[in-house]
Amino acid sequence: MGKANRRDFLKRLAATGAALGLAPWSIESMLQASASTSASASPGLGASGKATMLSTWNHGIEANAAGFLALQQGGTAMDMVEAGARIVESDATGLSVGIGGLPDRDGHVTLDACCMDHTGNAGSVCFVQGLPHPLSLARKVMEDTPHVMLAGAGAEQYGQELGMTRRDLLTETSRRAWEEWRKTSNYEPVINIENHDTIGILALDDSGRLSGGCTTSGLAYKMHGRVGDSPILGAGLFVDPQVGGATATGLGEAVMKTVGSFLVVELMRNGETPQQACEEAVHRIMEGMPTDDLQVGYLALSHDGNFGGHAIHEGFNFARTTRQGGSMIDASHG
Ligand code: SD4
Repeated sequence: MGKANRRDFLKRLAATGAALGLAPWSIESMLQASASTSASASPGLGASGKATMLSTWNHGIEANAAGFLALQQGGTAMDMVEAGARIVESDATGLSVGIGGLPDRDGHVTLDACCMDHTGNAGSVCFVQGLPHPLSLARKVMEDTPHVMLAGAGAEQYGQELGMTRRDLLTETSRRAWEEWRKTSNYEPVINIENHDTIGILALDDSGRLSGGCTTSGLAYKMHGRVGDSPILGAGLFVDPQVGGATATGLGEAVMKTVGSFLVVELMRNGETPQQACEEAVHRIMEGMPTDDLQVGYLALSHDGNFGGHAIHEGFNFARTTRQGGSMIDASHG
C-alpha cells in the first residue's frame, strides 16, 4: 500500500471505529494492524488465538485489518465482519461495493447485503439506494427486528429511522463510467473487475464464534430492480456456526440457481474440507450451464479455522488474516 493510500486507509479505519461506537484507536495500533496485514507472517496483532478472517478480493486485506482492530477493541466475530464491510463500503475508489459502486443501466446505485452471526441468526437488505452501509443495516434487521429481510424503500426508511445519513452513492468516476457504457448500452457482465468485486467476509473470533457478511452494488449496468445472490441467505452467504461458513462472488444468477453457499456448508457438514466443498459447488455450476463468460468464486471457513477457495476461472483471490499476519491467496480454479 502506498503512503497516500495508507493515510486514506487509516482515516477510513478511524471512521469505521467511530461509526461502530468503538473507543478511538491509537494511530500506533492502526499502523501495527495495517502493517501486519500488508506482508505475510509479520507479527503485530498480538497474542496467539484462533481468530481468522477471510475476505474476497484485494480489498479483503483492508477489510481484515479493520476486522482485527474491532477484535482488539473487544469485538465479536460479527463486529469483525461489520468493521471489514464498512471500510470497503466507504472506499469511493471501489467500483463494486457501497460508495462508488457502478450503477444499474438507468444510473441508480442499488446495494445488497446480508449477514449471519454465531447463533445462526440472519439479516438482509436488498435494492437499497442512498445509504452507504447496507451491511450495518442488515445487521440491524437481524438484531432489532422480527424479520430477516427488508427491501428497497422499506429498508431505506428503516435506515433513516436509525439515523443513517443519506448520500449520493454515484461518484464522478462511476458516473463517467456509466455514461461511457451508455454509448453502446451493451449489457455484458464483466468478470474479475480489477480484482475488486463484491466483498464476502467470514470471521472466526478467539472464542470460536463464527460470523459472515456479504455486501455489494451488484452487477454493473444490471436492469433496474435486479437483485443478485449477495443478500440471499444460502446463495451469497451461509453460516452454520457448528460447521462453517461460505460466501460467493461472481455472477449472482448462477449462484442463486445452485444455492451455492448453502451447498458449500452442507458439503462441509458431510465431511468435505472447505477446499473440496468449494470445488464441488463450482463444478455443480460448470456441469449445469455454459461458463465461458461467467465467473463464480466461493470462499469457505470451517468452525475450526480451516479454509478454502475455488473459482470457475483464474483471477479470484482472497485475503486471509490471523494473529500472525495476513496475505493474499490466489484461489484455485476450473
Ligand atoms: C451479484 N454476486 O450481484 C454479485 C456480484 C459479484 O463479484 O459478486 N461480483 O451478482
